[in-house]
Amino acid sequence: MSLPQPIEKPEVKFTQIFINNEWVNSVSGKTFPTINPSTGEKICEVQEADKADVDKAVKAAREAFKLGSPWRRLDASKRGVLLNKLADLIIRDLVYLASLEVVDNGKPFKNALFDMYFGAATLRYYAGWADKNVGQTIPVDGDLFAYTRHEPVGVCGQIIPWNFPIPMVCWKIAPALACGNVCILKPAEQTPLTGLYVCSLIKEAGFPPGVVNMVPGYGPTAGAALSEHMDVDKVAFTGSTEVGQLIMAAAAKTNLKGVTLELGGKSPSVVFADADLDLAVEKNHIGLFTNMGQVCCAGSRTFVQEEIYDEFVKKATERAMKRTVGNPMDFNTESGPQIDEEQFKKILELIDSGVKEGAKLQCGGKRKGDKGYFIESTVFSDVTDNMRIAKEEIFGPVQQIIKFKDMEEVIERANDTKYGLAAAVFSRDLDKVLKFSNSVKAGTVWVNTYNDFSPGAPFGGYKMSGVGRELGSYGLKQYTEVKSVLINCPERNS
Ligand code: TXE
Repeated sequence: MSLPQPIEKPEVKFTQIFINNEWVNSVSGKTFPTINPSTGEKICEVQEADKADVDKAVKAAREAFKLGSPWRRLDASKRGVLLNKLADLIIRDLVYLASLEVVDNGKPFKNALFDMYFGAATLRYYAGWADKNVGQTIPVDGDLFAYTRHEPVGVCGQIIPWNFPIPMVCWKIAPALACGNVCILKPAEQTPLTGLYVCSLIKEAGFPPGVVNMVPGYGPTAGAALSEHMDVDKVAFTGSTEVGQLIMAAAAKTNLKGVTLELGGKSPSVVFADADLDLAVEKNHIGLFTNMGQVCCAGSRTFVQEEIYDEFVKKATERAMKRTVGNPMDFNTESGPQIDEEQFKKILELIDSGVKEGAKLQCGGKRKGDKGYFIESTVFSDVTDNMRIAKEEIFGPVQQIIKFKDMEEVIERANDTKYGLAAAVFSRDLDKVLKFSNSVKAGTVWVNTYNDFSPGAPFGGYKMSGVGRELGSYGLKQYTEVKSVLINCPERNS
């Protein structure tokens, strides 16, 4: 089979706000630029949604959710059919979508293709759930017939980041739509283009008007308008912990809308001396450098047992130096640029702090080239727990390798963080694996692997890494209201 070739200059087809299955300009007339991170140049202007546009989207969504509406009257199984159809359309337009993502986000084409497949797989997974989110009949005391209905929550505001634009769209809308909700999605201002194109596919698939709406724009304006809105029933957010706190506060101060949050991390990956060393080196490399380190669950604290520490550092450095960083349209490229100038500067500043605080720079550390936001694959050894690079989320291609002695110590140090999104353990000893995975405070634990995902496996954080879980059957709970119905019946028998 020949590999799909990217489209070098994909045409941008949709740049407007999507409300009621129609494309509209912003009420204010304002637009904002979206930038190609490989060059730092503008791709195009996009209509900039603000509060007035969010109000319009909420009205449309509310109308679509009215009792008796086509969406509310649709059979649950048919919601599944629509989700499957949308997945089919994403796969039909796979190469175009992946190419557009390369331009807007900078991720390598190969990874962009993966994003589309993973997004489609998530839609298909929840398509299957659409008619299986069942309630209960309950044998309560007395002459009563009692049952529960699993009802949709209503109008869901969904705010997503720029690191995985299409998987994030799908993680948000698939469970919401499977349960019968309606959505208003705000894509990240850095990467609005593929999400907007997917809106055209939502219309083509046959979702009724107003069921999915998209409001491209900035966080403090369009995003805040969603999280503060009195007529939005729920808000789901993926992004930084700081903004997650703002969103929860906004929900609390307005209408106590339900909140799910998937936030930052500083995930520990622990390599015991008995581990398969080459496997551990490779998986930890992938666990950190995938998507240019811009992954919420990146293994950004690599704890290595002292007996194998030097050998691990040597091999991890060799691997990082081999990593291809460059043109993301090239099929062999492993890393493209960072998303924008702000992230690029933040990462370089943190690298600088690592050097100043005494970590040993094994490789990388600098900008790569003189155009776009490329950074060399960077490895630090001799990192200690109190350094900023061991505490703060870097969100870049910077690996911290930290030495440890034994199990008890590493459990304590791994858990000594405000985050709790993911963790990994590398060992051939089942007792060690179980002890560590049961003791670490993290929503996902990988064993002898890293960054493996499945739409069926729930994902989310302990502590300040989040609230609630996405994916799997657990993900349905975030989009379901449970209603108890108790009916007086003349003579109830067993
Ligand atoms: O995130 P923001 P940024 C982390 C990572 C990164 C840092 C900053 O450490 O370096 O966050 O990235 C919207 N009300 N993660 O600035 O600001 C915003 O428009 C409502 C981890 O990009 O949190 C975008 O759509 N919404 C992460 C989304 O929030 C607001 C992924 C994320 O942006 C808002 C990205 C507001 N007041 C960054 N302010 C992960 N968990 O995967 C912003 N937004």
